[in-house]
This record gives sequence, structure tokens and C-alpha cells, in this order.
Amino acid sequence: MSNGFISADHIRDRFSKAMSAMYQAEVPQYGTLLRLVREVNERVLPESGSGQPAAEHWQQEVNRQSVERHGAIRVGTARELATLRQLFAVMGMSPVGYYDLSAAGVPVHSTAFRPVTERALHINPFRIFTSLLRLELIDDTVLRQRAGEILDQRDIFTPRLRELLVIWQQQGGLKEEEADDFVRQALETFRWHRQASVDLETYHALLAQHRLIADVVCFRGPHINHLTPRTLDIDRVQQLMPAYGITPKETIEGPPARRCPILLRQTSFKALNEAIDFTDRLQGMHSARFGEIEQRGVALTRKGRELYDRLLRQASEKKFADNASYQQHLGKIFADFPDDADELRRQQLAWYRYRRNPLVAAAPGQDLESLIASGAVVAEPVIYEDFLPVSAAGIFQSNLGDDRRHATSGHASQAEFERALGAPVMDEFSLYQQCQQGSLDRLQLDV
Ligand code: OOG
Ligand code: NI
Repeated sequence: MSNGFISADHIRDRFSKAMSAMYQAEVPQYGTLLRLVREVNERVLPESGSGQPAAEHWQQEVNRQSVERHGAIRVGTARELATLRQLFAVMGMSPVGYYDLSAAGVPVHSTAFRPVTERALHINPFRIFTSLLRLELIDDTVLRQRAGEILDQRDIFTPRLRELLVIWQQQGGLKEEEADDFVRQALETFRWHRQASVDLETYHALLAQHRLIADVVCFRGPHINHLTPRTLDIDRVQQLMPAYGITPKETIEGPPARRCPILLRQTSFKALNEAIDFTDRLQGMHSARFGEIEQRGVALTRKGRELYDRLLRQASEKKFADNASYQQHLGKIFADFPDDADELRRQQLAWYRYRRNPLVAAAPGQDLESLIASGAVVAEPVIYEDFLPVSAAGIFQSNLGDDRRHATSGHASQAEFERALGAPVMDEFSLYQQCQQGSLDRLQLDV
């Protein structure tokens, strides 16, 4: 760039790579998961002929497909969340969507910091699912106050990171060395701390309220709790995990496998039990960190989403312990969700991006449907870039040891979350609609 600033997209790209390297070093089992994902993706991606350059290109494509698409953190206070918003803004990541997890017994509400333009998503779609602890859902008042005090004492950002945020605001960007420094400093916020910031007794008291409360309150920072590469065949990876010495969660979250994939399918491996040193020199264990995989499909309109939510609710009326029978059950119920791109489009259940095909002539006055039928216009699915609250709750729960003892029945409070964040969250449906509408507007000019 002519002003000497590194683009936000490139800072995000560097950051996601640095985060991946750190997490692989911290959690070796996550490195194993990455290897498994790459092996499965290799088998799914068709080999592109023979010859050296083609093989090399294919390998690059496998690598590109297998990188992390998201990670997740949990923070304790409004102040922490508000500064994170600035930190992510440096990397072109804006808060999109509001997720209320309290309905599922997890005392947090969340957003996803992610790139929002098509161009930025194409460069690197890395997102961070960010949850804010809702201390008001701790029913023991003494413990609630104690948790608040502990959180007020910590600073999860390095002094240099705070300086860099000021520099970024004043200059309107970061130069090469500042950007590198920023990535290094930002990484510190998400690092694992083997030393807890409380004694063992406090840890147990908080744990007894909810495992998640202990995870947020007892450490010096919001350690990254998982990263999530993209897989091209989630069913296969789920099946192969045990052979690689990894214990998967029982079921894959989200919709079933389909000809036209919709939304997001996810699964994870169970959080590791890790040794922790407490301030009173006692040792204990804590489990927080895991690995996850995801496979994404087309984004749904509000109408499509309502149908998805209804079918998922219907499917959840029956409980299954093993993935194969759950997926079979899900498949039967989702028979009511059209699985044909033309149907999804015509019934306005999903979003599409329309593109002129230069190889087929368009007759004047043709309408969109006949342009598509003749092949003069191509409709490509707009990929879902967000998260699903029921799936997220399933991922949380499988990694909290299915701790439902203190299932809270809080209420969604987007306004409260936005007050803590210091800004409104963007509406994901509007973003998808803009993407589709933008492609239709450009089409008018091309036809
Ligand atoms: C976040 C769980 C949600 C997802 O992919 O839905 C999530 C957490 O455990 O902190 O990452
Ligand atoms: Ni996740």
C-alpha cells in the first residue's frame, strides 16, 4: 500500500497463522487432527492430472482448503470485550450476530468477530467466536461478587498491545514492523497459562457453580479454547478420529449430509484434562482446550432458517448416543428441506450469487429464470459464514463434561451485550442479502 500500512486482511492472515502455530505447539493432539483433516481432504479433492506443476498446485490447494476457519474465546467483563472489539477491528473483523447460549444452560452470550466483505472473506475468512460470561447468572451472591473482583484485577492485554491500538487509531493503520509486533502482542492475550490466578479452593467453588465460570475467572487470560480447520468430508473425519487416538464428541452438530449442503456442520474432540498450578502451590486439573472441524454450505434466508430451526427441534425430540443412528434420523426429518439448488432458490430458502456466463449468449428481454435455464447466468451458493446457537451449545456442552447441573434459564439480551461491546452487532441476514442483491445489480449491467 502506498501509505505504508499493512492491510487489515493481511494482518488477520498473519495472526491466524501465528495462532495456529501456537496452538499446535501447545496442544499436540490438535496437530494430529490437522494431519487427519489434510489426509481426508487430499482424498476428496480430485487429483488434477499428472505432471509436476499440476501436482504442486493440487498440494497447494489441499493446504489452502485445510486451514483454520475459526477459533473461540470466552471473556469475563464488558471492558475486556470492548477492547477486544478494537483489537479485532485492526484485523478487519467486525462483530456479526448475537447468540444467546443461556437457554441451553451455558451462562454466556456471544458474537463472532469476522471479515464481512466478499473480498476480505476470500483472502482469509478467519473468525473468532467470542463469548461474554454473564456473572448475573451466578445465583450465589457472595461467589458472584468474588468472581467480579478477581476479574476486575486482571488485564488480559499487554501494555504494548494497548499502545499499538492507540497508534492504529492515530495513524489509521499499522506499518510493517508495527503489524508484526501487533500480531506478537495480540497472541499473548490468547496464550495458555498453566498457573491459575486463584487458589484451588476458589477454583472448586467456581467450578461447582459451572465449569465455564471457573474457566473464565481462574486464569490470567482468555486462552484460545479451540481452532477449527475446514474439512471436505466431516463424516469421514468423525469416523477416523479414534484410529488417530482422538476421542470425538458423540454426534455431528447441524444439518445432515445433503446433496446441496446448507449452513454449517461441526464436530470436535473432547477437551483435554491438563495439569494446573494454583496460587497456594496445590496442583489440580482443568479441561478447556479441544479441536474442532467444520464443513460449510449455503447461507439460508430467514424463511430457510425458520424451516431449519423447526426441523432441528423436531429431530431433537428423540435422543441418540451414536452418530450413525442420529444422522439417519436427522436425514429422514430433513427430507422436508428441499435438496435441489433450483428449489432452494425459487422458494427463496437460500442466498445465491448471480454471475453472467460469457460463453452463452443472452437473448434480450429474457427474465432471470430463463437466463439461468439457458445457462447464460449461473447461480452460485453464498456460503454461510456464521454460527448456529444450538450447535454451539452442543460443542460447549461436550467440552464441559456435559455439566447441566446448573442449567440456567436466562433470557436473550442483545441490548445488554451491545452495551458491553460498545457497538451494535451486524445482522448476518442483511450481509447475505447485500451479497445477493449486489450480484443482481451487476448482472443488470452485464446482460
Ligand atoms: C465456543 C463454542 C462454540 C462453535 O463453533 O459453534 C463454537 C466455546 O466453546 O467457547 O466455537
Ligand atoms: Ni467452534
